[in-house]
Amino acid sequence: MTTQFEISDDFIAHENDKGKAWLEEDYDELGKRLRRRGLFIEDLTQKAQSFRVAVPSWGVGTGGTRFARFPGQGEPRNIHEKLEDCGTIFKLVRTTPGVSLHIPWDKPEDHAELRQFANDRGLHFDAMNSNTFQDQSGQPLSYKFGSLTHTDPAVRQQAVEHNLECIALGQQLGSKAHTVWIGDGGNFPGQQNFRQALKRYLESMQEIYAGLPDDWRLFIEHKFYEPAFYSTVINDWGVSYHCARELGPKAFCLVDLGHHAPNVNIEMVVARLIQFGKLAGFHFNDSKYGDDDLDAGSIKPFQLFLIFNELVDAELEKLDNFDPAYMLDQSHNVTDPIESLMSSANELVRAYVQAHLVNREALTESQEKNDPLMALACLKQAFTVDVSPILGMARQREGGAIDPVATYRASNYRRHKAEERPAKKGAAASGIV
Ligand code: PSV
Ligand code: MN
Repeated sequence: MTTQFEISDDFIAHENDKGKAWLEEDYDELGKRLRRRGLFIEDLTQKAQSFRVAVPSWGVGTGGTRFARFPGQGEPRNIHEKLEDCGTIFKLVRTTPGVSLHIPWDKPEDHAELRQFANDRGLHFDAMNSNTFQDQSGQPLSYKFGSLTHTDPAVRQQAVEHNLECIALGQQLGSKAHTVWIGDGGNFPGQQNFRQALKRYLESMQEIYAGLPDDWRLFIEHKFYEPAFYSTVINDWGVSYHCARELGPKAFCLVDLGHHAPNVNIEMVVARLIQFGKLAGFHFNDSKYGDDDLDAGSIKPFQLFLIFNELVDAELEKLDNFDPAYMLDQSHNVTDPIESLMSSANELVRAYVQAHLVNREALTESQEKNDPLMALACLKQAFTVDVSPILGMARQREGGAIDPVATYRASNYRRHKAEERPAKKGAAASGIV
């Protein structure tokens, strides 16, 4: 195997030298301003250094819409190349050692070899994801009319077995969670018996739950529509919560930010799930209209901050059963996926650090005194602080890049990969939906 191009630690350090002096100046300045509010910048930098979010293996390829896909240069063509790109992201931003796999897109020939390949790059495997929303070649029965909720028990059994296979593979790879998202639903009124479909879902999920190792968690991902355009079986967090409760203590509700009806108060959904001890974690992305899968923080940064405000509140209270798993789930149609994923990871740490700036005593006091104006001001005071110097300093201290996108561009990584990975003629990248 020929040597693949990698961005070296020396190159990152060399690029960092260019921005170091300004970073230190900005960091000192911000530190002084935060001190006036009784905040210690070093504590916040520690928080930023400890933040983790997993990268989706399917996110490093160019996405597409149902109209077209415009492939990028040097796209990864297999799971090893996807992991190479994930390793590059991790090297530059340092917050993303976890990779979430999608099966069968990422099914390895040799799981031990894949685990080693990931470990060699400082990576590990986060939640597994099953796929019963597409038919795979050679698959005996079709999911056209559903999978875990199909009217035919044989189709349901096939879908259950696929999920169990994902869990078994995940055990070999060192994963500790399994995420189930199904596209099951109906396109027309009358097509599906709502109650029967949900009953069948629970029966199928019970079988999957029974196959879950003791130290694993099962994540239920809801979505209000698409691909079913009239009704979806696991359509919202309420249904998800009901199912998680029915299944047992290892089942939790995963919130994908793009999977809600327009204007739903997602931060409140998050607070409810935290309160009920059933928040699994997130698929972070952003959207304007539907499940747009845009970069986290690109459309509604204040919403992202408000979500983190709830998460940090729970973290500071040290609530039971609060151990959310953070993952990105985006589709990159017009940007370089590596750049989008790095920027998104950065936006999450930004929101996390900003949420730590909230003066919680003052907020509680405003709430108790029914002073909405000051309550909002507390949040806005935190949200409007530019914490970029903290993020840059945290990355630098962890060995990453002060400016990940600039360093990535300066390395010409994409040009190198374009040479190393000539596109297969006529091939559609697998796993991009
Ligand atoms: C469905 O829209 C979803 O959010 C689920 O998480 C899938 O696993 C993923 O997207 C597939 O791209
Ligand atoms: Mn998702």
